Amino acid sequence: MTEMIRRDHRDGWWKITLNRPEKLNAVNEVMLGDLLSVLDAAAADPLCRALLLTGEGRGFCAGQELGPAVIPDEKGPPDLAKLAGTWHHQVVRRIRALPLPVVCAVNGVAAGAGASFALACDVVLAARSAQFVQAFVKIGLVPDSGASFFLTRAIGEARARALAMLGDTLDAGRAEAWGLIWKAVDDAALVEEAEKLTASLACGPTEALAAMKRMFAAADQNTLDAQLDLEAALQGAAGRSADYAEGVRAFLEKRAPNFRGGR
Ligand code: LHQ
Repeated sequence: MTEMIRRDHRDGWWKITLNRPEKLNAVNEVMLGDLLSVLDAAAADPLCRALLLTGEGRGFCAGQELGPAVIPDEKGPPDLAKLAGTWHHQVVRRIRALPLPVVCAVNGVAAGAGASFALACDVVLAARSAQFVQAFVKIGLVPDSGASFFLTRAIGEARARALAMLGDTLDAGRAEAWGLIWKAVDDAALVEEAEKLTASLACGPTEALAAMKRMFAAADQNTLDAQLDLEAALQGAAGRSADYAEGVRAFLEKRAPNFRGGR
């Protein structure tokens, strides 16, 4: 494991920091491999019940490193489909499939695949000074890492198409107003607010939160009938969990629940 991905263990949750500030945390294969390893380790550790993803320095993530792996040379053009499929898209798949909530604290610019990594997370906070840039068009590429999926669903096709085609910068305030992210917060408050939020999710009913991820993943493709069936099945499972028994008991006893997660 290199130092380009930092992992800090907290009480019931981990903080993952993209740590290549001199390049605004632009990612390369080594860094993405490390990130995938950390995500896998989190999935395998029952004591990890939530994740916080953020970036070191003044950027969150400037997308793919525009370096040797992607620069056409005398051997011809790079295989970007392979690169994206092997690394960037696995990160997005992994974040979405993790059976625990993932919070993103967008501390600065999120460009290209970097914006997609943020949008793949479950709850996205951004510093008011942060910006989202669909930078792909500026170098002759198309959105990837789920950008066309996330943008279309979150903010509608008109805005998604314009952002992708123009490459305009979207500030955090407007991203919040458009429903692309959960909240824009004052720069100085970002870390504390994101850590508090992640800690509170880590004390939540982890199995139910994981089931919600499955539910929302299916909501787009399902008919209402199919979604009702899925909700009933997942509610059935939630109703059999220890956290449900504890939640109801705590309500009746007029105290805060002590969810154990049960992963
Ligand atoms: C960087 C980068 C960077 C290297 C800043 N690479 N050095 C593509 C291909 C294949 C497979 C899968 O997926 C993808 C998806 C993608 O992500 S494509 C999009 C790639 N990213 C970009 O095109 C963004 C490029 N960066 C920028 O446009 C700007 O840096 C932004 C708008 C992010 C920030 O601008 P500024 O705040 O003005 O900062 P800066 O440009 O001065 O950057 C600071 C340093 O970071 C600078 O280095 P230097 O040594 O001059 O101080 C940049 O060269 C470096 N940097 N992004 N992606």
